[in-house]
Amino acid sequence: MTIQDQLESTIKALVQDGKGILAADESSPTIAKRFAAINVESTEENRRAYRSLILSTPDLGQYINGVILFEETLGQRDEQGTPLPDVAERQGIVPGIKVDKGKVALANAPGDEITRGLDGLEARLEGYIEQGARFAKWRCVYHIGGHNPGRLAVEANANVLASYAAICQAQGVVPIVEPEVLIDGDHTIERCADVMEDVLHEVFHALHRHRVSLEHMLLKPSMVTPGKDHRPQATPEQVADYTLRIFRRTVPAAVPGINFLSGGQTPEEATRNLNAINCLSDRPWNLSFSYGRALQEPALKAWQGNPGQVQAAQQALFHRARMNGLAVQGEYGDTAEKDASWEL
Ligand code: 5MM
Repeated sequence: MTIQDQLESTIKALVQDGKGILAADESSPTIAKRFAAINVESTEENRRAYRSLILSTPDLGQYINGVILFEETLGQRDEQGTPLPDVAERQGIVPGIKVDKGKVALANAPGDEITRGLDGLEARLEGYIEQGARFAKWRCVYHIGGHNPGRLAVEANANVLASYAAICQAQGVVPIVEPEVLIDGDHTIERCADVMEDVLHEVFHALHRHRVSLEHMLLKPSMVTPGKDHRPQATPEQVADYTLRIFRRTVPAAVPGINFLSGGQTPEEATRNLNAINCLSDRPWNLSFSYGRALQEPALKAWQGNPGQVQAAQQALFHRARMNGLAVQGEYGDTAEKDASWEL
């Protein structure tokens, strides 16, 4: 297969109506935090057992078409000795890999951060491809508050996102470009909309400069919402209106899919907002999800590190995947949320 064929077949697999991407790429400090909340120690074995549970959830492939993994997970195996990326593939779920190396303070830009990891990325990608990864993800974050994010942060992060995306495509790996405007703070939804518009304009300018093929990438942004401490919070219809207004202004129709992150929204809130977005007209892209917390939180709570609770955890994950699959089609509601007839 040529590089072009590889990119096309991966995009086709990742953009399917009624399906979305599971973000299970928590780095070591983040998964330790998630486990601490359920009193589970973050050992390599516990991480393996948990991620094996997730990927072997029966029929998960009905609603999930891709999974973003952390480097460690790519090399782990399930109880039968099958590599975890193969466990995903068997369910029709494309394995992907987080390739950024986390964020650090951006020099001379107080309060802003930049994501690192470009050095040696070409060589790392070769290894990840051998282990089964077909797409990649890189996250940049933008803080809202005072003068943040400043111009330097908006430009510098756009450049790293575009460099990363170009490097991935050169190796046949579909890049997911993730600019996350953080929900922390008490800012208004209008302020979030202004920042998101600046950020997306800059990201797409940079992608153009770096000659990234828009047809062979996915965007993973936050939704346009007020800060989590702002009162009142927005209705799903307001979130949908603001989000689509900004995205229509900034995201070319050539991008095949936008997979939102949940960014600290509760699981049901993230589903309701996605549903409202998909109830609006004039959507030139497939609008789906790439949730981490909003898909996994109920599963983690059900599991508690207890092998006897594996099925309950899988049930909880399957339920959220199914609800979000409905939201992608604008068909989610209270009746579906309470319907237990599909139990595993
Ligand atoms: C799953 O969390 C991902 C990794 O985060 P760290 O590198 O900080 O450990 C994160 O990039 C995630 O993919 C996105 O933030 C979306 O997840 P949420 O939970 O916001 O939907």
